[in-house]
Amino acid sequence: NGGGKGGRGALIVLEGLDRSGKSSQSARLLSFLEGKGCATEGWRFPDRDTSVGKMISAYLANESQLDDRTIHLLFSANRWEKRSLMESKLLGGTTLVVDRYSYSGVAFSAAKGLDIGWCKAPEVGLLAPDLVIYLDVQPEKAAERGGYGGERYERVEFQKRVAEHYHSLRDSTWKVVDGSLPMETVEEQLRELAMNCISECQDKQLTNLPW
Ligand code: FDM
Ligand code: MG
Repeated sequence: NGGGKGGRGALIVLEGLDRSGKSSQSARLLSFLEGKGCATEGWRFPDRDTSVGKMISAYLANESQLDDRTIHLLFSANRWEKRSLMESKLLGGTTLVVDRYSYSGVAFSAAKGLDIGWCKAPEVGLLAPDLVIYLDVQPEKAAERGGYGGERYERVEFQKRVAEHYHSLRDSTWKVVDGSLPMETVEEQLRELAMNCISECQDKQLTNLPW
């Protein structure tokens, strides 16, 4: 948190392909920040606990069929339903470490062939992250990591297209970390990036995604 200085929390997003190590690394980062005495919460999208999230979860498990644009808008709605809570947490000084965000939304839907501008439109007005950490792992390497869980999208050919779209979304808030390095090395890099971000954004205003 602001270390008593009353600053806002940071919005830190982790992005990457399936099996890139996001979930383990966000958990590690979270406990590191907690240990430092930072007010921190770990969030993830999709948030499968809401009613929209349950529809998304059923779709990902292939238990329901939805048209590509419909599921895209549900993923976006799942972020919109958390926006005001997100804002109040950040303004209250809590740092959020978020596993996936709007970049997943655009990269995965665009990989199905949807127009990128169309994919970005419903994200406009959501909060802009202070830092996006992209865990860079070759799609083939990710696939070797103990295999996928059987959900929709967990196919190497599809993940290759997702990776290309992620690449085109990179902007100045992105830091690309080589996710194929040893877990401890990746962890160390994330700690440093996060600590810098938290101290730098205390007095910065929250903004919306520039799309
Ligand atoms: N995913 C995730 C999307 O297609 N759009 C989104 O907006 C988000 C947040 O959902 F394959 C995809 C990415 C992934 C799947 O994510 C489930 P997790 O991180 O495996 O739960
Ligand atoms: Mg997954």
